[in-house]
Amino acid sequence: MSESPNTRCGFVAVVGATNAGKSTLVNQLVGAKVTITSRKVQTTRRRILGIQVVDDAQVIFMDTPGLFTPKTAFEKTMVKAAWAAMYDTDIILFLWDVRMDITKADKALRRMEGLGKPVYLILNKIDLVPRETLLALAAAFNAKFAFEKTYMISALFNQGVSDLLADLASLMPASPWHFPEDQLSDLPQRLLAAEITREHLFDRLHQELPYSLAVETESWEAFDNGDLRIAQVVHVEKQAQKIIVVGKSGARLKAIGQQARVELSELFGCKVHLFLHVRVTPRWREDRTYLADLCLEDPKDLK
Ligand SMILES: Nc1nc2c(ncn2[C@@H]2O[C@H](COP(=O)(O)OP(=O)(O)OP(=O)(O)O)[C@@H](O)[C@H]2O)c(=O)[nH]1
Ligand SMILES: [Mg+2]
Repeated sequence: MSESPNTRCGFVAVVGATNAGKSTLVNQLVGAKVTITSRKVQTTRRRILGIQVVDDAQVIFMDTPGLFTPKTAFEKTMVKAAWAAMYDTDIILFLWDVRMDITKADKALRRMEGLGKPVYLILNKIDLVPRETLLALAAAFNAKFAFEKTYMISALFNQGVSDLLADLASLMPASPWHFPEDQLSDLPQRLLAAEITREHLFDRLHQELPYSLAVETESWEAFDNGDLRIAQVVHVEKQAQKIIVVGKSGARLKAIGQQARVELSELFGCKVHLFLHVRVTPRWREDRTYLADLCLEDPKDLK
């Protein structure tokens, strides 16, 4: 941590509808994979910090779950985490997929008005629509809400991201840094490893199944030769789901495990031995104690 009085540091919450590209943007801003992404909705389940240093400024990005109307206890903790990040931040980036109907933003914009924080409109996925559409969209949004500034970017293709980062870094208030210079995220390695496996499960499974599963790292062992042995449980809610995840003669789980293992080996820079098993944990999404065990609910909120 820096003690220098010349340093600056602050928080930037990245919020918006689910699938807008928030996690893709946070990874680009940090320059490393700190949070998982997918083409499916509701991928991010908790607040994850991604940290970047620009000269004397440490910028702490908060990736958040998407804003949607929650039903289950689990969905409520997700949306609550997104709003909590907005209360805790210096700047809010409101990310918008330019293909979406603008009226869908109304509820969130109304609620953000009461926060009294600077909100930046980030129109994302500009690679997918013509420029005229973007200008009209920017005008319509700015007629609805007093955005501090509007940016047009493509998080996936890294367009406009470096300008955004430079602008945000210049706005950070004078403060000691909150994290060591080389720290990229607040996610402990065992949680990151579980997220990587979940990303591959999301990629391979369809319809409702991804939402019925959670991944937990049960054991983590580093050997003298540098290899890592990681054992993880994939929780599902029903026996029928377990059968699908495992696949014929275990083929699907094996393929997913192989992909995750390759990525984990690259990430941790060593040989990884990954062991996955699937367990039926009925109603884990409704059990708040269980959500706390999975680090998806803050234990102090349980009282
Ligand atoms: N074409 C295009 N696709 C993008 C862009 N940014 C993100 N995506 C894609 O949009 C999908 C969702 O991206 P995520 O980063 O997971 O979105 P998110 O907002 O974090 O979603 P949740 O965590 O589910 O709320 C992925 O398939 C991304 O590859 C972009 O600029 N252009
Ligand atoms: Mg996300």
